[in-house]
Amino acid sequence: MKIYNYQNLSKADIQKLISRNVDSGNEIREKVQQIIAEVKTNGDAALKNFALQFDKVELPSLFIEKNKIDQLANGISEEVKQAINVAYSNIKKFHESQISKEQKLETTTGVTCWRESRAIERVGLYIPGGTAVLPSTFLMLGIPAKIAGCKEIVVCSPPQKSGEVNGYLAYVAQLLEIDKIYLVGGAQAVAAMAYGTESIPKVDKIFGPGNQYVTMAKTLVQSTTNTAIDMPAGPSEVLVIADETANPVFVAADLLAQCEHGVDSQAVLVSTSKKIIDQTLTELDKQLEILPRKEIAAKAIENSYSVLVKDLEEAMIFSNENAPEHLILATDSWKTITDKIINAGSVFAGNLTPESAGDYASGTNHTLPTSAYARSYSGVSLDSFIKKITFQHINEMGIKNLGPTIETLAEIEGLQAHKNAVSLRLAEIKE
Ligand code: HSO
Ligand code: ZN
Repeated sequence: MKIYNYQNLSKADIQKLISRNVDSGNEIREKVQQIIAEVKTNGDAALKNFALQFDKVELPSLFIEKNKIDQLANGISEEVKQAINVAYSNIKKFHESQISKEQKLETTTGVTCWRESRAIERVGLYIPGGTAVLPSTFLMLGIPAKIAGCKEIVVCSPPQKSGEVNGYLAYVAQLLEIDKIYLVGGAQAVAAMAYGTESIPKVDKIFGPGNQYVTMAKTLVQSTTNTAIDMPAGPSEVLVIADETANPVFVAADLLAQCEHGVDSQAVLVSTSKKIIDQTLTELDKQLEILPRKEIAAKAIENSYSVLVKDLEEAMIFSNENAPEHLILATDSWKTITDKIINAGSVFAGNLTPESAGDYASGTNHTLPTSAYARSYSGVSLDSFIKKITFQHINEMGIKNLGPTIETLAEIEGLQAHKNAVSLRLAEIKE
């Protein structure tokens, strides 16, 4: 892993270091466009063909239902069920705490404005099933969708060779009281949820991470249909800020936890101590050797680097520029820097707080903005499944008070009908 000294980096060097995933992706775009067109024209038949082609499985039906889900869920161990239950309960608690009701406000006497939340009616959840099946992602998307009260929750996940989903996903479906899982993966799943097929309902918003094909499909359907997406998602990433109080063994483990996600993942170590960087890198090699996903992680390490900084303040400047999806503060003095965080998806504060906690079970959501989108996007939360509608009510006093202001503004914009909508009411009140 390369080590840079912040002092020696020019502005251009920093820009180069922090830029990631700027792949023009034209090849992927073309393939995905073809898949979308195919799903649009041939619906279910196209989905079954893609299952044969990509998942190597012949599907008699594109979905499994409650009896099958129950049977698959029964096959998993009590220990795993308990762990999923704890995660479920914490994620539910944290997302329920996001329910908020806003106060009505009288902006001018007689003019009352307020906002009310309504759930997005139909949402589509994409649960990846590639090199790793992620029941945790099902929890992260399904729980807020349920709390929000979305009427229809469409779940797509690629079929396994058996033509089913794994028991862990089935168990999560049970907890969420979701009775149907569509056996569709990749870009074709996104296309199906955006356009609808004979079996799969069209949804209003699509959620979930995925490979470059899934991400490209989300980006494309968002501009060609009225289906929204949660966020543009890229490969997972972490930035660790470590000072001399950090534990190199923990830091190395955190970096590797990120790197094992995929060959295109990235881990960045920013430290005030050269000694900590050296010890971490030695530790990294040691821990990597015995990882089952060692090859994937080793590739991701090639995209990763360390930066030596003079103090935590400088570390924060670099981190804010980088805008990482996950930011780990491996320092006992984390409280002194949280105020300085401007761009980050989710923050893990203190030496005993691994990112894995947020990935699985502490309660926060793990669907987060990558590729520096943390500059402008938040991670998935209850809000992602909700729209906020504004309301207003104006009484006689209100229209008398505010009417002349509206009339003047309509006048300067040359919009007579707008002015009339007020003037006619004022005239009626006077009579
Ligand atoms: N770190 C991933 C989430 C995840 N990790 C799922 C393990 N399972 C993106 O935040
Ligand atoms: Zn993870």
